[in-house]
Amino acid sequence: MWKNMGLTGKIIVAMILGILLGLLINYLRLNGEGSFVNTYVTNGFFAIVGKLFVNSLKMLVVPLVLISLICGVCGIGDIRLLGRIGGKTFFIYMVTTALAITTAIGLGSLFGIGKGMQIETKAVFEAESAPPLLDVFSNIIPSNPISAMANGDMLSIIFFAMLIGISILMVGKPAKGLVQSLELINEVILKMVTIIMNLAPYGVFALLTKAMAELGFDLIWSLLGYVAVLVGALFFHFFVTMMVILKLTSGLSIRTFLAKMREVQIFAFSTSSSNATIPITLRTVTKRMGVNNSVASFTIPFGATINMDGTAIMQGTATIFIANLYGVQLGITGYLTVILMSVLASIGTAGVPGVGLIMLSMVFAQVGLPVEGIGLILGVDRILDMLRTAVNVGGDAAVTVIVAKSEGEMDLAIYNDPDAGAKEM
Ligand code: DAS
Repeated sequence: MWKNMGLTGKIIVAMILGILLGLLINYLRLNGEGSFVNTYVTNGFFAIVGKLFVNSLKMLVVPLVLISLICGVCGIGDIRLLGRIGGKTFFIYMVTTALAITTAIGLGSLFGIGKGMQIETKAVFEAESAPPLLDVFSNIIPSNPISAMANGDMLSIIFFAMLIGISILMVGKPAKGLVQSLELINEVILKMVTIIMNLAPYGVFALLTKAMAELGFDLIWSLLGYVAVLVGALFFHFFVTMMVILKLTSGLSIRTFLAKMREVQIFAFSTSSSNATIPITLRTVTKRMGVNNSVASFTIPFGATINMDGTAIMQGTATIFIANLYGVQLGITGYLTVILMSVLASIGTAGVPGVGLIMLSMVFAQVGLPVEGIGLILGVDRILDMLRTAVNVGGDAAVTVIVAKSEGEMDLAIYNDPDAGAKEM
């Protein structure tokens, strides 16, 4: 039976078993200081399994960001597109992502998710202080890209990756073979993500058992609070923030946009992959909304690579949740670093299932949070990934329409025709 289950099903089963076993250990008080269970089970075997799984997530961050970003920039195809349209698209993508994270942090702080049940950081993790925000910016241009990768300095890695991508675009046709090789390497790394994600049920079982043994039933309430705030932030960002921006900047009908995006977002929800949805998103914004393909063929793949509002919302919400759970005071600088790191992490997140969680380990590391905390939310992450991918894709399409309208690169008659292109979907 286990063999025939999908990964999502296995993670859910592992989550339930981990919660039940952890609750049993907690209820029977088997987890007391110095007890056999505490020493050899929860802080022994399960802690080791959990740490190995978390390390495997962190292992992929640097190669994933470097290669997927280089390929994402090369995917633009024509260096000229990086001009005005590219600049406008990138700017709006970044602004909407920052608004998304701010919404997440605001709601997370307002509802105090994770507060009130401090996990003993000494037992699990010594909170390091987050690097000063200015230090993060001062490293945007790495003096040594290799040491930046060794240290996981994401801003430097992102800068270096985009510089490589732009340089390859400038080389043009002679670099075709190189681009194909990089795309192959990207495929290999994404296969590594698949392998690691297949280990997720075991990591979830170990980390949740340990956490439930320590925290008991309170953790479930806390997790429900995390899920509720995250879902609320996703809905608010897409249906309020993004739709208000669409209306104010383009004057286009929100109802029409949402009606025409339905199939795309259902596909994104069911695949949990922005990349897999690119063909559907492209066809929708061109055939059903009238955006010229010259714009959409740049903004949609570019967005699937660097614009992930839903992922950024998850990363902002998860950071608040874990900081509260472990009693780590972030402070204003810490929050600003979270906003910056979540924007960067969403740029570096490839549009495939589960990668947002891998990038979360980078956000936690940069703001001095226990990366083991990922294990607490991993169990619910697969389902939330579906929802946030639909928001990611919705944001890509909305910004595409905004940019195309502002550039006079769209046929409004198609946009306003409810049946335009519907048969081709
Ligand atoms: N599933 C990713 C996507 O395709 C997002 C994520 O993992 O957060 O957009």
